[in-house]
Formats: sequence, C-alpha cells, structure tokens
Amino acid sequence: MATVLKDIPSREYVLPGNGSCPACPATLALRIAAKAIGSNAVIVLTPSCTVASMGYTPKHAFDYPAINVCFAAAGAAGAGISASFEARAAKGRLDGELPTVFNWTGDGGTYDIGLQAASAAAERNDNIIHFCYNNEIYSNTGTQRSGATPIGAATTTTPGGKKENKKNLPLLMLEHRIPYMATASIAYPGDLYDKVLKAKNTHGFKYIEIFAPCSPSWRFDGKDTIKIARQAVQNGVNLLWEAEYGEITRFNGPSAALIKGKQIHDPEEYFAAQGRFKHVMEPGKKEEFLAAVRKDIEEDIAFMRARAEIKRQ
Ligand SMILES: Cc1ncc(C[n+]2csc(CCOP(=O)(O)OP(=O)(O)O)c2C)c(N)n1
Ligand SMILES: [Mg+2]
Repeated sequence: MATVLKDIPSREYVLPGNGSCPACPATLALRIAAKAIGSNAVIVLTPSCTVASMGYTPKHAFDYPAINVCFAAAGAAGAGISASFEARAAKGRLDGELPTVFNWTGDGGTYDIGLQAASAAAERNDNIIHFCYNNEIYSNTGTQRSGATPIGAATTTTPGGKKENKKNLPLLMLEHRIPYMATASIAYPGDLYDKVLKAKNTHGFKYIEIFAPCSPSWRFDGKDTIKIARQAVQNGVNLLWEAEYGEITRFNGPSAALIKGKQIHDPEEYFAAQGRFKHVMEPGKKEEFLAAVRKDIEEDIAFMRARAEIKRQ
C-alpha cells in the first residue's frame, strides 16, 4: 500500500512567495519529492519553469543549495557534485550522511537537450536521482514541442498538431539497467513519495519521471490539474511502474489492473478537456483520432505486460 497523503511529512522544502503559476504541476511534484528527499540535499537545475519561477535570486525558493547549469549538463553536473561528496567522505572530510544530489529537469532537459549527459550518467551509474517532470512541452519559453509531446497536440511550433509520436524515454532508461527507476504522477502523491524514498535509499543512478499536466500550455482549467493527471493513469496514457536493473518489478495503482487486462477508461474526456487537442477532437475527426489513441494505448499495455515477463538477472 502506498503512503497515504496524511502521512507525508508536512515540512515544506519549496517555500512560499515563489513565482510559479497557480496549479503548477512541476511545483507540486517538487514539493512531494522534496518531502521524501529531506533537507540533506543539493538540487541541480536546467532551464525550465522551475528555474524561471523560483530558481534564481530574488525568487530562489528552495530550502536547498541549488545550482543552475546549462541545458545539456544536468547529468554531468549532478554526477560531479555527487562524486565530490563521495571523495570527501572517503577521506573522512564529510560529517554525517552523504547528501542526496538530485537533478530537477523538465522534458526538454531530459528527453531532448539533456539526454546525452543523463544517459552517460546512467551508464556510469553515478550516484544521483535524475528527475524529469514531464509536462510534454518546452513550457516556460512559450509551449514549443518537445520529444515528449504526444501526437496530435498543438504547440506554438506544431500549430496544426504534432505529426510524430513521442519518444518512450522510460523504456530508454529501462535499458540502461540502472539500479532503480519509476514513472509517477502528481495525482498519486503517496506513490510518488514512496518512489522518491526508495530512490533516495538506493545507491547509483536513479530515474524518476513525473507526469505533470500544465494547464496554461495544455489549455485546460487549472482546477482540473489533478483530475487530468488521474485520468491519464486510468486510461493508460501514463502507466505507473518501477524497475530495477532493467527488470520491471511492479506496476502501481490503476496501472497494475490495466496490465492484468482491465479495460482502459474511455480516453475521450481526457482529450476533450485539453485545448491542445481541439482540432483533432472536432466532430468528424475525433472518431479517427480516438481510435488511433486507443490502439496505441492498448499496444503499449500489451508491450509492457510482455516486457515485464523478461527477467534479466
Ligand atoms: C541550449 C539552450 N537552448 C534553448 C534554451 C532556451 N530554453 C530555456 S528553458 C527552455 C525550455 C525548457 O523545457 P523543459 O525542460 O521541458 O522545462 P519546462 O519549461 O517545460 O518546465 C528553453 C528552450 C536554453 N536555455 N538553452
Ligand atoms: Mg517541459
């Protein structure tokens, strides 16, 4: 059973007075993740909404030492900081426990521009947690498409809807055979909290991807942020799972039932609620779009079910 909300620590590490949008999913994700990480940590950031809203003076709003690095560099920067702590500990020059070094990046900082450094750190098994909060666009610069943008979604660089499929970065990370990785959602905070705690207590490279519906960029009412995130899990758009050393160990919450063969929730409401899909959800077009989406989701579920049967150890 996942930790219930009331048992997540009340101590906050993301401080009030920051500049994030109302209902910002990245901020919510960071609040929950930080509660599991605790105070003995360093945060490494790439250009993103988190940086724009609270990552620099005078808006700096983390209760952590923080370093802003260039877009491509989170993997290398986090790895270097972590290695320096480990070297100091080995020489007896560090009191107490090793600080947790975690990279806090968007999908631009992970799927695209930061991929090489993140992949290299994963392959070297550097002792960091690399987070990707996935809002499926370059949000803070005005909603440009990213490698995580789903097919059909309108962005400022794909005004007619993206024509290409999104990358499957969790699967790419899985094949790095890192000690721990998980996909998570802001709609399941207890599950997210538990996954971060597990990552914190695992040595080596950890990857956690958090699905983060962004109301201004996806064009829905901010009050529905959690509802949209929950629907994405229930309809199989966002499967929640964990893996260790290239082996899928668990599917979580509603995703476990989908893998066991439960019908997906009808995805129509999820897509209809988001302005970014307006042009593919018009009468006469939506039937074809939704049929393609359903087929895709069902194929993904079948693939993940089969992939979970493959044991590598
Ligand atoms: C090399 C480089 N290219 C482009 C930019 C401009 N830029 C800053 S943030 C950003 C988008 C970040 O997207 P993502 O990582 O998904 O974070 P989000 O804004 O969605 O929170 C871009 C393109 C930059 N800072 N550096
Ligand atoms: Mg983004």
